[in-house]
Amino acid sequence: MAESSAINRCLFLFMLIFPHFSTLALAEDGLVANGDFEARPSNGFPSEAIADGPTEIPSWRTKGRVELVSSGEKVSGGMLLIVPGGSKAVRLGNDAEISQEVTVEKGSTYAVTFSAARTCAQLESLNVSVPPASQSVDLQTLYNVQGWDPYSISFEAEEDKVPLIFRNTGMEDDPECGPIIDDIAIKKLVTPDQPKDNAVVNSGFEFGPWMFQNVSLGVLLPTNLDEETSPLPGWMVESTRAVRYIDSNHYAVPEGKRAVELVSGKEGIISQMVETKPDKLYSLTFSLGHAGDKCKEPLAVMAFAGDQAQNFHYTPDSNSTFQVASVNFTAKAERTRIAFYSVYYNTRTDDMSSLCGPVVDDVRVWYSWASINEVQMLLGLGLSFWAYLLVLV
Ligand SMILES: [Ca+2]
Repeated sequence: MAESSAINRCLFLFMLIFPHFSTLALAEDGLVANGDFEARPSNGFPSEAIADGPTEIPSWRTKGRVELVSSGEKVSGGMLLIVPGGSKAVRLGNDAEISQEVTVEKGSTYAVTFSAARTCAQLESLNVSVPPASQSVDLQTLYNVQGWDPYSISFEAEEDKVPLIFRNTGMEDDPECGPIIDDIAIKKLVTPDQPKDNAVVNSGFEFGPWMFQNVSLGVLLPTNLDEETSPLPGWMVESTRAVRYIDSNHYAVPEGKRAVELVSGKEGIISQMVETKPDKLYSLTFSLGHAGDKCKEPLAVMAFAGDQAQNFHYTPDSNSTFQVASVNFTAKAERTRIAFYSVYYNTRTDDMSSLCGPVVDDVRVWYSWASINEVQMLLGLGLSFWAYLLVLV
């Protein structure tokens, strides 16, 4: 610790003395350069341009039909374009892409957060890649009534400078269709230390992707089957749909500042393989809550631990937004899968269409009380033995 702060101080002094070197600095957590597309192109925004011509987008390279769009703008069909943040965003036409190079730390894992909206009712998807990593994000499901959502994907940096590429792989008949993207941020992920009394990594979901303070929609985490490279360290998002990463600024979170809301029914599963000792009895405990987002009850989760599966209904309580649930299981192997999904497909009571669901937080796997009782019993036996000796003496 002391060593690393000394190094930091040296780096800081170094940057003070040689300010031009700071341009080589690693990408900081937060918005990438012109990640919100609000920077003015040298030839002006297209809405104010006199002459037609390719739009230059500061800090980005473009390929194909990439347009800067403004909030309030309409397409030919009269449909209002959705701009997720601020007043500008980009729309990617068929096969179009935008990219920029980001400076990262080779070998580290990063999460990329971005907001996306679809423009047409047809199937739209977006490919986000940092070669060789590449992930397609399906924009077909509308998770909320505002028509856009923040998403996060992750990658492991194989070089110190990597291209971050957003590409519309779709082939729509209407050239005015195509996903709109905005608010692109990056965050270096840290794998949390493993506590001694809990086998679950990132048990409270406090380590995760970048979240914008002013965005109240949480961040959707699409399918990610690779536990080594997950925007939510330690966890995988299984099956076809996303789960929502939520923050305590905008939602009721049982513990700390972050939690997960299971918004996709049985199609959005979070899981983790935890280290266990075969034949030992364990307890899986977790907080089951209501996000405070007007989600229509009943809320329930199915919790899996090894070969056990149990469903828990959230019981509204005026004193608390969550309750603690537990499942006992006997480990069969060195690693045991724990997983959660929402039993119901819930929507909000106010708009009847935004997806929502039960909140899961503070997940713990520990030796069950039964084994702890054994320990206590042994301790008790030991104590009475010494007491007996004392009496004898
Ligand atoms: Ca938490």
